[in-house]
Amino acid sequence: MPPKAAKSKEAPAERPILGRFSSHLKIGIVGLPNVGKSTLFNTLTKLSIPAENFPFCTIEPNEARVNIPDERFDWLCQLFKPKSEVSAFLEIHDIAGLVRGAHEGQGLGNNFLSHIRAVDGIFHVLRSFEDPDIIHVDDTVDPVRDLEVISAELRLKDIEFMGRKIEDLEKSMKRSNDKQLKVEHELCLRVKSVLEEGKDVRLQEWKAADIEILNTVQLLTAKPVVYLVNMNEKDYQRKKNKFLPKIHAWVQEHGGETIIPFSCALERNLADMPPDEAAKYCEENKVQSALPKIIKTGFSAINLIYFFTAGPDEFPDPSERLSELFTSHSFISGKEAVFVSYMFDKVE
Ligand SMILES: Nc1nc2c(ncn2[C@@H]2O[C@H](COP(=O)(O)OP(=O)(O)O)[C@@H](O)[C@H]2O)c(=O)[nH]1
Ligand SMILES: [Mg+2]
Repeated sequence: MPPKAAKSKEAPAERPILGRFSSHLKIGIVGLPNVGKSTLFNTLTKLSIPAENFPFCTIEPNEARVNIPDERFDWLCQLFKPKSEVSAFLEIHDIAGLVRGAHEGQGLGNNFLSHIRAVDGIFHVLRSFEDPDIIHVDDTVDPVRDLEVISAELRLKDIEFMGRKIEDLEKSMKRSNDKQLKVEHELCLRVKSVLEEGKDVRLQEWKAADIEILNTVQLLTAKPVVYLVNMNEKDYQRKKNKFLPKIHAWVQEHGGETIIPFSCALERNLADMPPDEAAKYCEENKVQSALPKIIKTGFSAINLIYFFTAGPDEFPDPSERLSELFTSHSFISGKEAVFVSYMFDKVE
């Protein structure tokens, strides 16, 4: 038997990340209609990298790629004056509003749900601003009720999906003795009963082997969520909003993921001002845009990290260097390094 010490020197086993099923990672803006999703998306789009910078892929009008704000990157660029600066970015999709009954096809529901299935994380936008001119699908402003509606729709869709998967597995099990079918069937039954108890898949403990299977079915409630609470500018500035404590309590009871208060109205105004005027406005009114925090939090919520490389010798061929980085650092402290900020060296 090998000595125990030898075992502890082995690299820790890589644990698959729940909800990760693609390498093209993106986050979707989700919520009821008229909560501020597109307004948020549009202000983010103003910060986005022009589509022509991605000549080999199509970017749809509801998709934006925004740079990850980082002072260290700016500092490095200043220092190295590289010929080309390539920052890490987050891809954000604006998804049309979900309504109650979406899982049964209400209001183009299934269509929207398939858009949510295609993203790796969710920005869940909540309306905490009151404005009689902007109608609410349920007449009154009540973000906790809205949270319940959206999370129930996602769970109901997952239950339906699991139900179909279980039926398919049972059919296959009649034809084959493959042990793997049994394993999957047992897991699907467990997942379905968790969902039926009103619990989201991402908030449960799963074994690595379970996660491997779960990631093949792309469940909606397996995706990480960041809650974005849209309030009026005054509330945002004074850091008080009458709905916020209730939202906080709900989120704590349901996994305690990140909540970011923001104000669409403020962000839209700032985006329309020239940068120096926006800076002056923020200073005078003692406010700050929440967009950098939203972008950074979204990026880490989908388990992305980045690192910088620069310098003359380091970069004979950036693609070679990148692939080396991918293999050597593909898993760092539970985060997956999926892409890298790098800078080409200046050609003398
Ligand atoms: N008063 C106010 N209106 C807002 C705010 N955010 C969005 N709106 C308005 O609400 C309406 C719906 O916003 P939109 O972003 O299209 O919502 P979506 O359906 O969630 O995409 C638009 O008329 C916006 O101008 C806000 O913070 N305050
Ligand atoms: Mg919209």
